[in-house]
Amino acid sequence: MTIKEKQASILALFEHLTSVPKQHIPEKERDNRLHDVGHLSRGKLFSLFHREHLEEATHLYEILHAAKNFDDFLLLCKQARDFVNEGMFAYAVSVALLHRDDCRGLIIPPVEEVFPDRFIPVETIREAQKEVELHPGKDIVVEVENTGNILDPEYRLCYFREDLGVNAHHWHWHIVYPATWRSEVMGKTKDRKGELFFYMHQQMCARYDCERLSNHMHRMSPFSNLHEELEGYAPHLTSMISGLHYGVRPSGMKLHDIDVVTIQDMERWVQRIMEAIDIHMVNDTHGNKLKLDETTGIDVLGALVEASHDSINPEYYGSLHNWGHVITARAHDPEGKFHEDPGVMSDTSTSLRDPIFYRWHRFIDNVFQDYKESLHPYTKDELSFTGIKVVNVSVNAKVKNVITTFIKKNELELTHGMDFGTTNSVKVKYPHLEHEPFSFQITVENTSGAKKDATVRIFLAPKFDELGNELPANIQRRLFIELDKFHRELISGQNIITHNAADSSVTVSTLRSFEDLKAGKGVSEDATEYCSCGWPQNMLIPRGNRKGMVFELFVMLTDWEKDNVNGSVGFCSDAVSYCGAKDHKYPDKKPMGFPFARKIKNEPLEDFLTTNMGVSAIKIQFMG
Ligand code: CUO
Repeated sequence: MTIKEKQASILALFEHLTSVPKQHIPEKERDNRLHDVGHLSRGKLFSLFHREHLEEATHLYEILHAAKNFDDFLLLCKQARDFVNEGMFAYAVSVALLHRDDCRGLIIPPVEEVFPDRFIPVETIREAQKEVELHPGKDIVVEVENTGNILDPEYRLCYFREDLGVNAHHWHWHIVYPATWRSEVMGKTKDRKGELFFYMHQQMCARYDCERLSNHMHRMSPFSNLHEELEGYAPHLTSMISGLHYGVRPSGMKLHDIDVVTIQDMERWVQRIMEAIDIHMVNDTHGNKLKLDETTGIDVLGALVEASHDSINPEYYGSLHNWGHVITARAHDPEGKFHEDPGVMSDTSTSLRDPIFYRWHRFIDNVFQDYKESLHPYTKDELSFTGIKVVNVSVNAKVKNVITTFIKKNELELTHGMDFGTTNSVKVKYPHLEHEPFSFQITVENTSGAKKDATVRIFLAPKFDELGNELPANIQRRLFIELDKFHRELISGQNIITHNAADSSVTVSTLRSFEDLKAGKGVSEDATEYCSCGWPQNMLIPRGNRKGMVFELFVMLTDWEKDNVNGSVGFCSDAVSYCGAKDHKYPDKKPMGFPFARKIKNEPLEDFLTTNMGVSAIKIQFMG
């Protein structure tokens, strides 16, 4: 089979997944390997935070991953498509596809086209259906605005929470890093997975707070206890598979025990985790105490807090983060009395829509930060790069050091995910944030007398808080978002480094639509640029404000000879900062978030800087 034929067969598996009728293949005709899947009913919302769902999904992706060859894989997928829960099917096939050697170069169809009902409000979908009925034989385009009402202050952040690319990124991230990944079965190790869980989610929270400040809102208040009253949220999403809406959470509700986990369990886990952080020791399942060391401590903690299969002791430390998603998603019907669907927090492709997501993850991040703050602050020695001086840092855009942002419209095709009974196109036109093209320019002096290889690290953070006061360095450090990281050779003497923001190591470079994939675009065995995981380019920088919001652009050069991980450049290494390099080691030996992932004692930030760092104030101006 050619790669294009393979891609076409994959597309067929995902097409119209919301309307596949249950086939009831008699069990005796099913492949025996699939005898233990099909437990989660069709139409139920699949949650990859829910232990039982995840166990079944893992069983399925491991079977699919182990299929003898591509034909065998396809046969199993086709059978599973007819009786396995739809959401679980898409997840398991995606995980297997991404990791099978004979699927190299194949692209997972975009989740926003496979399940448009997870991205587009139900009223817009209904409007599209009516338009199709009214205008048979015509292409349809309906417009959608962000969900909610200006009476709710959180409405201002809809463009971020509902961004298609941001949500798709999160879905892909959890496919690249399944919580239940067993390297011993899958034959591939996920390097520093626990640490990346910490870092990627820390960055999403930092980005969210940058947006809040851009919108003249206070930074979020994290969860402080599990008994507080919660803010309300209404997703306006309806599953096209079951016809049930995603749960609405009226304001003032509280978290409750559910059948599989209690609030008390969660509190006990928090206590045990905090105790481990206090003494820098974790208890393993054999009663041994293992030291949390500076290099791997955060990785151990990440796995334990998520919790993933790599948790050192899941019985004792529980699964704080995952159950938090589930319990929050079920706040409106904790006992399942009303057979309501859970809320958006239960799924990785929808959870970012709910403001509570960020408060939950900031709470989780505070746990990690307690550990990070207990480590010694970086010494000048650890920060320096002898002979290298950053002389100037700037941004090249239409106006130097000013980047403009604006709202742009784009279109999403609905007919691959849903069957409208028409061969015409049915599209939704949606707004999203965009920024003008820009590049970084850094002037560096290399006085070492020799050629040097440097890792260039670029971060951005707001300079002022919500009241207009300068942010203290140790607070600002948690708001620094990574914009780029790349290798550069420095000649002796002066170097002017320019790097296009479109080539950022944070963002995914090309997004392929269903139509592109049908036409075979981007499908190639030696495609190296695309793995679907990566922050969307349109959201690389925060929105800023109309006046022009002041941000600090921070650049640091470190010794690439020390940072470099041998043989780390590989397939799917487009957006390595948040997604890593598939099947390879994370291509940077420094702790993720370096140099901001430790306490900063110096005040102001300028006192923290060694000569290999530079900071410039830039403005981001939102043009509306
Ligand atoms: Cu990605 Cu909580 O892990 O959302």
